[in-house]
Amino acid sequence: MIRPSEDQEFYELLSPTALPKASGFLWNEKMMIHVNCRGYVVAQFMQPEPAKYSHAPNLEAKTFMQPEQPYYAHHPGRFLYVKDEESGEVFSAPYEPVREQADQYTFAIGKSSMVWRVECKGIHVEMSLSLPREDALELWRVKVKNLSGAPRKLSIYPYFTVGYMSWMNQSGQYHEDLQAIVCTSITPYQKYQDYSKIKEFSDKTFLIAERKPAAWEVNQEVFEGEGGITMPSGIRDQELLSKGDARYETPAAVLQYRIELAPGEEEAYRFIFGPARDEEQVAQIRSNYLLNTNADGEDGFTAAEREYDRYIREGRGRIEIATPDPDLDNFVNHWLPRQMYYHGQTNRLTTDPQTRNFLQDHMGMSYIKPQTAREAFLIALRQQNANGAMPDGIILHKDAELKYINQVPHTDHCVWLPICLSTYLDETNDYSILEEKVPYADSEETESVFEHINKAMFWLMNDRDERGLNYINQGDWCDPMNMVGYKGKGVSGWLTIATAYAFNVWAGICESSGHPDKAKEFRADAQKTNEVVNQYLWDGEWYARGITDDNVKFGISTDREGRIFINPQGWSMLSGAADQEKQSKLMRAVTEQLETPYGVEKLAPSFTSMREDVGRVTQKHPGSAENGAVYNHAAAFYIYALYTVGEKEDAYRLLRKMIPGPELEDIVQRGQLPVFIPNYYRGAYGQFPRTAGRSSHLFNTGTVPWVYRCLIDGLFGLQGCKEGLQIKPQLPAGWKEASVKRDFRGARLHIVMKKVPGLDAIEVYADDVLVTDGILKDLQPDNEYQVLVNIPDEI
Ligand code: CEZ
Repeated sequence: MIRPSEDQEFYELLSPTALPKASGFLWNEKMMIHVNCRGYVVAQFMQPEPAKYSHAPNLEAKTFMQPEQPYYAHHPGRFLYVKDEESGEVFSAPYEPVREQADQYTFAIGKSSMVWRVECKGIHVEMSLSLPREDALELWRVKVKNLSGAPRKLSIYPYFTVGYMSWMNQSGQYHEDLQAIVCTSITPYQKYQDYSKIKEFSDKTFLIAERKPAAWEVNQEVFEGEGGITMPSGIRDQELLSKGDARYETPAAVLQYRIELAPGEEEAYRFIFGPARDEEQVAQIRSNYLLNTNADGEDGFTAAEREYDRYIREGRGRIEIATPDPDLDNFVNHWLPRQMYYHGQTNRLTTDPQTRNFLQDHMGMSYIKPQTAREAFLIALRQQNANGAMPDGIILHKDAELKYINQVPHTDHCVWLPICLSTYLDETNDYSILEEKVPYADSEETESVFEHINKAMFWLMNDRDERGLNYINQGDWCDPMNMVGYKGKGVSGWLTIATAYAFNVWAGICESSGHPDKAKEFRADAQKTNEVVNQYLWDGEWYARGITDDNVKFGISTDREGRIFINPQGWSMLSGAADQEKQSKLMRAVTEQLETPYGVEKLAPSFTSMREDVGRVTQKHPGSAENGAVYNHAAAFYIYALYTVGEKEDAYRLLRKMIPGPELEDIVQRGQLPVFIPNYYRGAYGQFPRTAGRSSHLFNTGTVPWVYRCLIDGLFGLQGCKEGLQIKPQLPAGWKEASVKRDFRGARLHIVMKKVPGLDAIEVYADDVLVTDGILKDLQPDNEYQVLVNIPDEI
């Protein structure tokens, strides 16, 4: 039912009903499109804020991308109705809106295209979607082939939803001269001050057809008539669509082609769908993509598809693996870097990414486009205050402002600076970034990146109570934990632990960059912090999550709900707060109370009612999002921590649980294909087993760079360091062998890892020469190396 294509370029699903929400996504420099197997689509483009050109059928709230989006009959989508003119039978591709069971069905998610192949009633339909690199628009190809032994007379109707564009002004009509439907709207607004922005918007939605249609309909209600969306009257009752328009009526973009196909005959069509400012721009797009050809005789459409594919391929990862687990290989080699690249390239389609997201997304970009990551770190530091505090969001556009969650003060942003930078340094060895001079948001003075980060660390050191615990204010990593400390007293256990870790990481960077005194200072403070953590937060078997404004410890054994939270456990292994004994205890607690078949939950038991001294996290549905889902970002921290302390078996078991499959039952329960890691799988396994495991389908998540680090620093142990590449694999017990191609600072390493019985310690050979400390040094760019790693079979 699911499989990677032979060349591994696509992941295929062979049923539209088995995983009805299975989805994939494409993006370019201006837009993102999320498509599901049944033809439903959510697309957004930037102007500069995210906007839509294919809307819901009713007034939609503007919000950030949401998990578990519901789909419904009139959900925006791209469909093709097919009518047999002789029998009157109708079906639709890919599946919605008619929902006729096809004889054959394939949804193929590619890296730079999506393809649906549907065979129904002797007709084969192929629909494919790609994007250009720069423009916000969709490039569609549709092919219709007669597979039956007899000639067929058909009408086909590409149907692109436009939806409820605006309560101020919406309309639409077919333009003969453009061979396009153009729908017009005015983005609703009320303040005259907004007019100057609104007037620049691409408020039109167009559907350009390469081939002249026989008829069209632009009026949604007229098209559907009494037949409704599943059997529109325009199709059922009319030979030809009415060529109607929409006048302050909900528009739709429907075209009709009438074709006669001999047995085996095929017709091909191309369409372009997207937003535009005016008709002139639509004309321009038409001539660029469909009318003009380049020197090779290739038109803009085909050239754009090719260029887009090249752009996506630029997002290659740094490892290519071959392990005993082909599904892991497929995911790591093909899909994981793509998801990281998406984050680094688009900043999740926000103009004000949350600071911690921005930094972590560029931690991931350090593996893909380190130059982009470097610039991102500098952009962030330019928005730091001179007192060291980092803002809640990073402004990326001159017209952007801090929105949504960025208006709520969080206290953790500084922590991410050294952590994310350390990956960049490991990968590139570009310590020159520390010497870059950058200003502050509130001061003309410029200082080095090194000083900026020192200040961030001192800010964390000072934002503490008399016990030495870090204030939480209205949130830390956990956005909705907004009422622990809003009165100014509550503290975050996790943040205090994370601060100790950040100090240690920063101390390491200080050592490597010739600042031993600073290193000492931060190491000492990390140790002091860890002591404070153990004094106030250790609960006997695990660490507490925090202490409220009213001095109530929570995330402890006496709590009925939210007894244990994952974050303090993992991070205490990273920070060094947990000694061996504490580590064994907390790992046991995590396994017993948080581990499920789908990964580790963020907290358990999930809250079932509001806890007013913790906040709105407790009001989310139990097992969803931060209220006890398998929140993959948090799970990835924990797995990374396990690798850091050498707990490779637990680490691998949990890492594998992040990827759907390979068992069919698991894939069906998650409802998602292994082409991205979602921000969560439903948790509350003990409370609501029916829904546990279900994917959020939200591919925006800080998880992915951490998973990549788990692979590079942990599982395969191929982490960069000041001197070169440190080789220290932690293969799980079940693996006898693995090989990795590692691109590192311009060199390419072909690494074979083998378990060898009777060895005492890992042995590393580079081009047959033993490397005693396991660190490959003096690797030259553009050179290839053969590396053999012998691993004692017992470990
Ligand atoms: O947003 C993420 C944030 O982008 O939640 C993480 C946080 O660390 C990330 O920075 C954990 O809280 O406000 C809410 O309730 C939302 O649920 C957000 O917390 C959440 C969204 O799911 C992201 O799309």
